[in-house]
Amino acid sequence: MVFFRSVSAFTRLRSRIGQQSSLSNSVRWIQMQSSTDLDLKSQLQELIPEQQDRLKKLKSEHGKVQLGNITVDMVIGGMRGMTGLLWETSLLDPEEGIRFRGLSIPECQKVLPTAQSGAEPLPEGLLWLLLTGKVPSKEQVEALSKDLASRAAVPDYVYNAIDALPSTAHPMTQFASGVMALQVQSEFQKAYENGIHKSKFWEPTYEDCLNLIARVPVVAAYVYRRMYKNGDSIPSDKSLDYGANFSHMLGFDDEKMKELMRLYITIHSDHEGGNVSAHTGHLVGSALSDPYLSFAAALNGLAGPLHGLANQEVLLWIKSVVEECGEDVSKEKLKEYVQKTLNSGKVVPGYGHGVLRNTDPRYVCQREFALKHLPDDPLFQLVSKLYEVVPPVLTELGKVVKNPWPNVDAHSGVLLNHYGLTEARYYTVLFGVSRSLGICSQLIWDRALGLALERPKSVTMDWLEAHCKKASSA
Ligand code: NMX
Ligand code: MLT
Repeated sequence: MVFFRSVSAFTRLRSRIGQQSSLSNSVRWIQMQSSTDLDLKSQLQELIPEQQDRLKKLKSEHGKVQLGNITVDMVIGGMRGMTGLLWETSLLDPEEGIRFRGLSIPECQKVLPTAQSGAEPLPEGLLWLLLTGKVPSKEQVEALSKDLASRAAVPDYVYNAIDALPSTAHPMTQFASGVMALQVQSEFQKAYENGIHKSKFWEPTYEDCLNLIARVPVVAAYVYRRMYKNGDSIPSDKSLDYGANFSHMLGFDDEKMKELMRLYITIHSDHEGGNVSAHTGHLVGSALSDPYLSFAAALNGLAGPLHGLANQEVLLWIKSVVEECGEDVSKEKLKEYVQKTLNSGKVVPGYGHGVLRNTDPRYVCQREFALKHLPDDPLFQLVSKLYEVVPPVLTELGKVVKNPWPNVDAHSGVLLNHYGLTEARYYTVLFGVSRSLGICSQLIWDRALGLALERPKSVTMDWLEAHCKKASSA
């Protein structure tokens, strides 16, 4: 019964996405790039004064408009539902999921340039969209791809910093340490020390961000090869696009894996500003810490099991199901396993979400990828079975009432595993590489718009009790 609800929710979600695409396409196409300028930085140079004026007007004309009431529940409950951040690159709707600069995932798949032989969006195109709000042409994407390739050199001391750690250290620890070592080359830090005027902050931030986005796949691939392939690194291939080159440096040259990597990087890039990694990047950046410092901090948040590490947890959990119950497990047995997980005080990884109230469209598009390319994969079939079994069990539990549906992490592992990237502990690094696109795009706009130091008010339990007492007697 509940499964049918889940299927109909799934169908509703699909048809809603379909309807919205056709309804709003005409509007969105107007948004599309008309300039032939191939240089992303000069595009931003044009856009920034407009957006600065827009924000100034918003502040002076509507600065005192209220956005809602803050309740005690929100203060205690991780600020859920409290609007408190400006984040330009994407917006999350609880029912419909993410839109990157107004475009849903299916719309991005439709309008963003693809590789010559591919069907999935090129991450460079998504980056252009996140930064400018405009859909780039193929030529603009190619120019950005070349620009990133030309920025990708990583100094030896970065590898040495990683090598100082035991090779058994968690891949996220090695990756974040590598990103911290990249900070030595920060243009922003240098410019700040040289007394740069605040109106120019965005320019060295732009250089740092593009350099960082270009270099993180190299560092990430180094960590992978160090840990799992005897340190046998594969040099980058500058003729390949961003996603394909990352896959190549990891050691996967199958065209389908390259397509998966393009899709993976595109959909994990941004999820508005309140998630732990994005919020951390923005918070640290608000102190004018440079993009490397900000992004390394964000990665440390991503490494938590309730956030990005859930992708590791999902595959390990699925493998534990197979070990205990076999690949062709019945739904009854699967239900028992889910209940056993919950009874032992653990969460079912890959299910639930802080904001979403429906199946994550990032799950949906990965499912579509699997149906197209690997329909017979036994772990994909297990993931499909879990989609039938888990939501009703979580709902029956009574407390996961807001969202028992799968999130992005419920699906990504089985796709990677299919193409041979089987090392689950590494998965969050892939999420981190992708998230650099979203966090860095917003960091550039943070500096361009002169967004403020983040400093919300905190209170004590004494303060809350006194406040509530006063409120109830008033
Ligand atoms: N399995 C078991 N219990 C759950 C789950 C789950 N998948 N999801 C929520 N709950 C529990 C939650 O722990 C809370 O329990 P308690 O009152 O004892 O603290 C209760 O249900 C209510 O939680 P919600 O308010 O619905 O969800 P919340 O916003 O607190 O949590 C997550 C959101 C994502 C942290 C939670 O759903 C979860 O732990 N999911 C599993 C981990 C996961 O997949 N994380 C990845 C999220 C996506 N990402 O990439 O970041
Ligand atoms: C994300 O992609 O950041 C996660 O889905 C978590 C979130 O949005 O809260």
